[in-house]
Amino acid sequence: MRTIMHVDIDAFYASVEELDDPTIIGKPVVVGGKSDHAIVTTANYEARKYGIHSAMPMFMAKNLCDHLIIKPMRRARYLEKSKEVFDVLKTFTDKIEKVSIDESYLDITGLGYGIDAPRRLQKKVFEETGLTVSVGLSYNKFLTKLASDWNKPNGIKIIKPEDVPEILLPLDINKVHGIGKQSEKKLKSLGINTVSDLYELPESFLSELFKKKGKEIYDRIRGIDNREVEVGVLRKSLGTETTFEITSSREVLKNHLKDFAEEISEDLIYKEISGYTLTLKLKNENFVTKTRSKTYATPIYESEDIFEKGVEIFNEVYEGDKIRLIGLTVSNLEDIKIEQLKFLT
Ligand code: TTP
Ligand code: MG
Repeated sequence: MRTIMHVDIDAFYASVEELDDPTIIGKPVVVGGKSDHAIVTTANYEARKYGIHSAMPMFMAKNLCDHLIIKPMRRARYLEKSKEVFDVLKTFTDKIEKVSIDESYLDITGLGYGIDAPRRLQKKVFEETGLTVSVGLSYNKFLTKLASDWNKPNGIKIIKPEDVPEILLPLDINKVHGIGKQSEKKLKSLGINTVSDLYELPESFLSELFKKKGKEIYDRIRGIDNREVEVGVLRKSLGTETTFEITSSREVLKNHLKDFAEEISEDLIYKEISGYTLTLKLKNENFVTKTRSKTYATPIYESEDIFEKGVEIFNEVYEGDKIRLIGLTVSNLEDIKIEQLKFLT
């Protein structure tokens, strides 16, 4: 039996803003751009009372709360605070899997912390960084993640094996890690809304519906999840591409690159990784695909930088033909280093 904790920082970017500007504490705060097409990256718990949440368009958030405080993103600062939190977590165990800028799994099996570990961890993180975290403790990753989300903010939840059926059965199926938006829709159209409904289905049915993921889902709702806490696993590449109306307009194509660069940069920073190699992909009207990569001496992750380098490659390879697909990918990934942060705003 393992002991795993899942730690997630509360309203992370907004909490950092509160920490650095105490005059906004207790007021509704969101982080994001000021323009109307900007989106909310996160809202503090005060703002959430107005129904404001991540990924909501900023104009909508402003409509919901007229005295909303909008703070611009300060990515370097969030990465810095994230590393501070991570440093505290490391004093508990070496076996840490960092999932994103504000989320980690800790395997503390056999280290003798006992049931008090979440409270001790919360206290130490707060003392060292001024931030609050929510902590879930259980015997597998699925249950610990569910637990950390249970009593947010500053929450603690422990799920023991004997609690499992009682806790899981009433949950909406969208709480089951592995059931995405599409699957949720499919299941709900079949009248399967809760884990309890899901429980009635035989494994063969789930496997047919979800292929390989079916068995995982079948196991998870029964409290089985053997995934290890994986230290330092990195994905190989991160990128995006899109198909569109055929065009040979350089402006249109560069605009796609600008959007991609922003999207990729957000994602890289969220995962705290950067990459040495940038690859551009173009597919023309005759379905001929051209890709060109460049590798740089220092890793990239900042939106402007990715955009400029992407355009440079584009200018070298694009021959004016009609294009139906364009893609941009960053690969050769590694963790963002603290020394690089000065380049970020
Ligand atoms: P979350 O942990 O999803 O959100 P949160 O920490 O703000 O709030 P909660 O208390 O519910 O945990 O994400 C962590 C940070 O990542 C968040 O503060 C902002 C950033 N983020 C984005 O930039 N874009 C996104 O779409 C999401 C979901 C988060
Ligand atoms: Mg969080």
